[in-house]
Amino acid sequence: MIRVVATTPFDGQKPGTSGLRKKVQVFQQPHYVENFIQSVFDSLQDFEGETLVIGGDGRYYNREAIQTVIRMAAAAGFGRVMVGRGGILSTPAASCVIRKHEAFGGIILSASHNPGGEHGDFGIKYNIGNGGPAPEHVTEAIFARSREIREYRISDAPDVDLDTPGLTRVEDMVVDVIDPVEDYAELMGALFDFDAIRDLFSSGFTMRFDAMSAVTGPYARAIIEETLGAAPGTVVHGEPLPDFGGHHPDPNLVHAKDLADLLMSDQAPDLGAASDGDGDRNMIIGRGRFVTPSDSLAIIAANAHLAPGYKDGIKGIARSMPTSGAADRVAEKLGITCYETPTGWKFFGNLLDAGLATVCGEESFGTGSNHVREKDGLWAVLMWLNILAVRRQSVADIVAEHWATYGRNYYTRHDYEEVDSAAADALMVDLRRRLDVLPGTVVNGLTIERADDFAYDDPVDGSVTTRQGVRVFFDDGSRIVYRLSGTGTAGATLRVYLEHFEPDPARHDLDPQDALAGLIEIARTLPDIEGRTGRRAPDVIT
Ligand code: VG1
Ligand code: CO
Repeated sequence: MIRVVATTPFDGQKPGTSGLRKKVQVFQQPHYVENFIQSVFDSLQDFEGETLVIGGDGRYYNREAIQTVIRMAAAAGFGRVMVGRGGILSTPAASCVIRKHEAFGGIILSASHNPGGEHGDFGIKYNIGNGGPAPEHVTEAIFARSREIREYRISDAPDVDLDTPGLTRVEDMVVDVIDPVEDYAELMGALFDFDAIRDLFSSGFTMRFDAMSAVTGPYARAIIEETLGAAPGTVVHGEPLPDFGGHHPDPNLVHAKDLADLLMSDQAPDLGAASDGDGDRNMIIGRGRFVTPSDSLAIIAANAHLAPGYKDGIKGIARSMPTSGAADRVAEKLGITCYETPTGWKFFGNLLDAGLATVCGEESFGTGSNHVREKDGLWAVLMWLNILAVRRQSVADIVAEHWATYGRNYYTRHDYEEVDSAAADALMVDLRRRLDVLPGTVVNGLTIERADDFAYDDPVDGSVTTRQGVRVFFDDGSRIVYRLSGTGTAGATLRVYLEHFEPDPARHDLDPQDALAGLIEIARTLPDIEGRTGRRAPDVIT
């Protein structure tokens, strides 16, 4: 039976960079999930009888939330839901399933790289029929609805057995519990030269893939170990755990430190890789060589034609604004456009749908292509494996050759986490207020050439997105970007992105923190980070 339940709005159900993210306890409040899901459904039209894809990254509260979404989808009139077995679907796999089965959309339960567990974070994201995150006009409609919602509709049917594949029903709606890996693995097989990668592994190539006890484990085991023949044990932390083993499932040098240390040691395998909570991020490290995500995007763009799915070349590249300009140099050489978008994968969707871009990336360990409409951690790893299988060089050599050809964009991001929100807001307000007077100012020997607050005009639908980060450009081509995170759940996170281009190969072997030392100092003092936030140093440096 379908019940209509009276409710009152919650404050703050505003989707951020990637969906609604809050502490688990917030989501556990009675009606909280229901209000948000009903707000999503109320913002959509013409889905009667259509298919909705549902899956999550396996974190604490995943199963409970999925049962609620299923009951509400039945009440809303969807004809069918496709749910990953065990409630599992990585974010890129969900995107793949939505596209392949021409679903109306999908609900992804994840807070991505944020910590999980009972006291960690939870999140809900709506993806549209192209498989990508809902664009801003949709998330704005959802938020507007959440502020006036008065009732929601839900079936009182018992829980669905999520662990047994096959078909059941809730009210008139079909529930299809699917293998979470199958469709995705098939797509990867169509894009990459699996035979060449098998040869690479059988020739003694070694690898460690750290799934960080998050969602990618089952995907990586099936594809890298079982299909491609990597040695058993190549995938570590391969079991998705509700609390990610107590770790922060964020593949970077801080949170995947064990992997990074191994790759810098004498026991290093040829390749190290890691993925995040929901499987859309990736980190690539060769023996003795960490590849920044910005460089990885550029190298993938320059070598994509080596993979069968991209053999005719790429049509364009897109990168988020704070991502380094390394990809722009590749685009220039290839004679294609490099689009610069605001942070967040939702801004790539139109470019991919319109065929303007083939490969996309963000400095935050996100890379992907037009094969789905999300960033895709395992895809990036398989792309690297394909490139390595064809070029038969080490990661370090490929990177060094790339820099020798294009120059090196020294790059780092400094994050100040859980800063007092008012202080962080005031810092940004002050920077924005000074935009007009900064040009011409000399700081520590560098002259500021121009400064702005990044705005994006979508070339496909003409929508305009403003206030996407303060950019300060210097006369030597260096750049500092300041923006506040839209994925945190406690206080504010100030992100400071630093970049300096170095054309001279003789100066390509510096530690980025050394190469950027002067700029780092300017970045600290220009908005008086210490005075305003009390922080002497960033919490996370990547
Ligand atoms: C961060 C990253 C951004 C990424 C987003 C979602 O957002 O900077 O590049 O798209 O996370 O990634 P923010 O607003 O905190 O800077 V995931 O893997 O958390 O969905
Ligand atoms: Co993620």
